[in-house]
Amino acid sequence: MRQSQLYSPTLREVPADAEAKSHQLLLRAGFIRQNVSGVYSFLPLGKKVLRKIETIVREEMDFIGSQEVLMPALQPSEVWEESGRWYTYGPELMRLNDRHDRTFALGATHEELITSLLRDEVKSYKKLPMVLYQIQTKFRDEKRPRFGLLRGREFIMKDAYSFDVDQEGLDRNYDNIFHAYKNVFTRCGLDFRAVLADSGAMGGRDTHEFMVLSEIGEDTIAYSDRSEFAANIEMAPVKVIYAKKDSELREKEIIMTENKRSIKDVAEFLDIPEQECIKSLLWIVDEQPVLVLTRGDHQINDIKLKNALEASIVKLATEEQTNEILNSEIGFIGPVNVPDGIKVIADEAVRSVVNGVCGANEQDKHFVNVNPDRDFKVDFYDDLRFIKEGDPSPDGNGTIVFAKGIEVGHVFKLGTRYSESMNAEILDKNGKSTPIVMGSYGIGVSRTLAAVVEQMHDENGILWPTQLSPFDLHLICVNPKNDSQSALGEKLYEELKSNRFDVLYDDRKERAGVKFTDADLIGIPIQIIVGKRAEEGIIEMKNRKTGHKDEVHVSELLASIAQHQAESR
Ligand code: 9G3
Repeated sequence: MRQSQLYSPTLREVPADAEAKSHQLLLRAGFIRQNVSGVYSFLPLGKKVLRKIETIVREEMDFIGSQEVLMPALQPSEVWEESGRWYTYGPELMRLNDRHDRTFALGATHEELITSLLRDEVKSYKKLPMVLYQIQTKFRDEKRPRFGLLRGREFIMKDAYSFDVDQEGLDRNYDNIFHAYKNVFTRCGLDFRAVLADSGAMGGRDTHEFMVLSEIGEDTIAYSDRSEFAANIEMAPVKVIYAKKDSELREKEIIMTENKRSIKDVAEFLDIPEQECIKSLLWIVDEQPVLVLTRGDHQINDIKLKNALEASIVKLATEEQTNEILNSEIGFIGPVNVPDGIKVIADEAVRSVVNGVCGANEQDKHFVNVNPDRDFKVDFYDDLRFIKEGDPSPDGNGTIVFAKGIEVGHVFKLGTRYSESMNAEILDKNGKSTPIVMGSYGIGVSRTLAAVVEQMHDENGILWPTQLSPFDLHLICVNPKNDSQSALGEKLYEELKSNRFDVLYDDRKERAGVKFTDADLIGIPIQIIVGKRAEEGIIEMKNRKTGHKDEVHVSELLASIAQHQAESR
């Protein structure tokens, strides 16, 4: 492709509202252009990379026997009404009416659509297991689209759905797809972790997210510095054996703690470590008040709290609610003498508190020397706290480290959540009708493209790995007005194309500096520079990633390219 004809307007300056590096670089290098907030066009360079990522996804999904389909983005509201999600999703689900005033959703995902497609035709276990997938545009009206392709309102997703007769079949499909995802992200050259995640509104049990490590990531993952263990901070399990001090239990006393509301203030006032304090917070769980206790230095994890209580809505009680229910201010509430009817639950760490401190449920007063079970009852203990850096890894191997991650993949075991609500049943081998067991699996394809740029760039531009680069080679004629340079440039362009290389040939009548800046910005891994020594048949090969340059005689060119390509994978 001649660069003089390529539609890829590069920008010198960084667009003001582009904060993420990938957003800046993809705009400046002419890979994408924004139409409106959260909605982008892929220009030729961007489209070429997108296609390469899609090809890797297709190869891995096809390899495990999935079948590619293409479902509509225009989805009748009926199927969403059947699953109930028409009512549970808010403005994020884009809705529209057709000319007959029928209501539709623009597909945010396709669980409903594919279940409605299957339930009429697939009636026997003999047709299962089956995995269908598509690569298709999704619409989600994000409140705050940001970071370019990382959080758009229209984006490209590979979404797959597995169909089995039972849980065992689902487990098998889940594992197959899980490994296919590992292959996809490995082949994209990404540094990623498969992390245990919370299934949130999707229901079902196991779920994993595939996280690309990056400071710009919106998720925090906790992973072991010595094993494969990794989990989304939201649900990372805590497995700590708390040492219980064997000092004798002292007599409980009430003390004045004027205006000492926070754990920090109380600990400082009493000159004790925060971990000897018991933090008490009142939560409203499905309309019921629950007093939740943690050790003073720990934080309650509301996702774990919700799961432990099998609740649908958990909210921190407001100041007024706390005052009304416990007739005490938030800073002075505690588990001793709690009014009947209020459940008291505690994180495991509280069990090991000896002679601790807690609010006295009286203004400006705390109890000291309180001991769980002796001085207050706990309905049940559970793992309710956020994991912390430095905690032992739950698998007993290594220590927990935090990192920010970009979620590029998410796999769910749905079970019969959709097949039950939508009557997708099959006859099992005993002729008994049973709901199909499903899984759903997503890769954010356009988000993955941006994640690659987040992890692979330098101060001059993008560093595409060979397998994803928009072109194999960037051939640059430094001065097209110079006959020997333009003659050699044209010759090499033809020769390289006839050797099946995909070449971007910079034949523009631009200053050399502009050409080199643009080449580094676009980020094709190998630059072949036809310059001053063209008449001697000598060109320069530049490795974009290392900046390393070699002078090569054109007779050595093909061998040298092969060697460079191996290095840039
Ligand atoms: C919606 C809207 C936003 C959504 C969803 C539905 C996320 C929704 C979760 C999933 C689950 C899996 C198949 C591919 C893998 C992920 N945001 N999710 O269901 F209506 Cl507006 O999409 N779907």
